[in-house]
Amino acid sequence: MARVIHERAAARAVPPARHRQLGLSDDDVIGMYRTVLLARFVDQKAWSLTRTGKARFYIPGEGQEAAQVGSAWALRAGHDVALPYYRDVGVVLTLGMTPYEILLAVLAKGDDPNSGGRQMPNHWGSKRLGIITGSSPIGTQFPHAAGLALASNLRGDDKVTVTWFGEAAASKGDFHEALNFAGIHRLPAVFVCENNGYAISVGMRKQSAVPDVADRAASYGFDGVVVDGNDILDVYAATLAAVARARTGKGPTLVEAQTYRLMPHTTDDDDSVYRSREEVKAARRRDPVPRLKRYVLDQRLLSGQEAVLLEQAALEEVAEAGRQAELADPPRPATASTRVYASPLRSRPRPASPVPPAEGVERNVLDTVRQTLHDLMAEDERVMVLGEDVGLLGGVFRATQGLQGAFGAGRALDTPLAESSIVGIAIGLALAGLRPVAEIQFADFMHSTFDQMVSEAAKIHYRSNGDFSVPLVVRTPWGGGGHRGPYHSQAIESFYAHVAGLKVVVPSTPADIAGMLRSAVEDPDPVLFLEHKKTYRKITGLVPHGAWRVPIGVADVARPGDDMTIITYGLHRHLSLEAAEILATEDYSVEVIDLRTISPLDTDTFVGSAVRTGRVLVVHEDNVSFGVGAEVAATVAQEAFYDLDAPVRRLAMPDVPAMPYEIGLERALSVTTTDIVTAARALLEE
Ligand SMILES: Cc1ncc(C[n+]2csc(CCOP(=O)(O)OP(=O)(O)O)c2C)c(N)n1
Repeated sequence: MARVIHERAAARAVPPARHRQLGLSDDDVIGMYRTVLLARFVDQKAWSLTRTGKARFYIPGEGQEAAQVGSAWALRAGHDVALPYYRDVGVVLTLGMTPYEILLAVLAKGDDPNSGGRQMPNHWGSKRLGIITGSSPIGTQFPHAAGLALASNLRGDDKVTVTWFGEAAASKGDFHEALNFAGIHRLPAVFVCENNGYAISVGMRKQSAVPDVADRAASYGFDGVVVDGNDILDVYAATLAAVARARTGKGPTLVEAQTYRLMPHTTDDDDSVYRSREEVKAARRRDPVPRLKRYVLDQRLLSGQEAVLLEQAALEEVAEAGRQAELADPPRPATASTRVYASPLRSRPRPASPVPPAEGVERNVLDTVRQTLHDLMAEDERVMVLGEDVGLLGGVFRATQGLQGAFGAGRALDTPLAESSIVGIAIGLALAGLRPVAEIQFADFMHSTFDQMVSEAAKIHYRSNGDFSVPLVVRTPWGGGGHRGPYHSQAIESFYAHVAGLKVVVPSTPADIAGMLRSAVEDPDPVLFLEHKKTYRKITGLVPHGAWRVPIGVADVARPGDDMTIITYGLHRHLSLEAAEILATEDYSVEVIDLRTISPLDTDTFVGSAVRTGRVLVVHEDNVSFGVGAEVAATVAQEAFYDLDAPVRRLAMPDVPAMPYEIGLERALSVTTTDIVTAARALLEE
């Protein structure tokens, strides 16, 4: 009998208050519960909007609310830096995004603060809230997080950068590259994995040979912890500890919250194909929302009646947000092609090409790169260089020699051999307000960075509706003729010139290198800065003293002429000038235009020249097809057709996969001065 009485008393007793041990007040837990409810109701609202045809797509987070709200609760909202992934409605609510703002995104309205209707729903981003704009390609955010956290280390601020992701994202190369870097530099970063058991249909066993994502942290030299992702206080405790470690200089942590996705992958998915209804039903019994409610009631933080009122209020808040969001206007179609660049060159009156002063220092191209970087770093402490071997060695071409000695290892940073992350980290640094100049050792290795360049750097300004911009410079030596074979000779400008949002420049004289490198570093947009290897030591010239600038997007009339126009760039500026000199001995007056900027093209200058001379030869080193020559020829045909005396001709490398190594083979494909003379003469006589 005594035993029975004792048990009844225990049943009535309040269980230990775990939240107080974690430093959370009762109101905090009620706030967590309210946020979890909002997340659930926003999800359900969004789902129903797709089912009634008002919204087109949604990615539900149902089942993951505890993992999301519990982890985000550990941040200093508005101070720390957050990179949520698409499923993270609970994260963004915790950080201050309202249900109304989320539903504006679901309905692709013009006032959607994430993207103004430019991205699919669930692609979060708000500078105001410290939420970095995210994209669809899985895993591209990891190097950004590393860059943002590195910026905190360099500045000595106490921000922590937190990245959320699903377990499948840990299979991506960017995950490895970024966490490796974060471990090396003990960055103030936390990586929160919401392991919901599935990618789309592929389960963990087909995703990873080790059972837990957290196991991977050991290979990056930091801790990985596994927590019950359906227990909000467990998740909070683990993330809080990780954030504290990061904030106090103890480096990164990987927190794996093991949870379950209760809904299909997206509104387009049919999950019955890859998992049984019984499995989902069983998982519903572990649903984190009723579990938190039980805790709130058991702790008597709310009475049953108060809990009902809280739920009703949350439901009504979401319903009202939905009504208001439905009333909001869609984006104006006329704005679809705006905010491509933070500094849109095309819409401005084009500045004149500056005339270099007669005074200056004689330098070759390579020394000019190095000196200009030195000057820019000395003038502005936000400027830094990073890349493989750029520090101690000063780069394989020595373009960054001496910078580490002058400015320290932090601002002339040797990176691991991991190109995608070099660009991705630089994007993160740029998003943090620094002015990174990344070096990719050879242009041929830019291909590994394509996703970061094209999906991220180029699109961040556009996709965030102008909220974020990426003041990034990526320098890389390009071009052939040095007998370096297929993987140290490539011309890559056309790949990137095709991508709006990037600026692509190819200066080839010391004065242009100095002036355009300065303009590129000062530019708010990502600039691909291509330096032709053969110009490095071969081309010398006067570099003006002081802060000399050559604007991006302005071509150079390298030699005026009347009979025909050669439009070219890079090493072929110099070969074309030689050709023009030879043709002058035959009384031909040849104008040579060095584009200097491939994108955006200075069409005014070369179309004006074509109208005047009536004959145009485009000369470049890249393959002939689908390249700059095609773009220039099409523009001239469109704008100057009736002024032409002959068809526009292209002289370029035949379409081979890459330049071969052996000298005879290489020569057979290279465009030489003699080739230019022959092609120009033929055109002049046509
Ligand atoms: C690079 C890339 N590959 C494929 C996809 C298509 N895709 C979108 S989500 C997804 C599954 C991702 O799973 P996980 O990272 O575990 O997150 P979860 O969706 O399960 O929350 C796939 C394959 C994509 N968006 N990006």
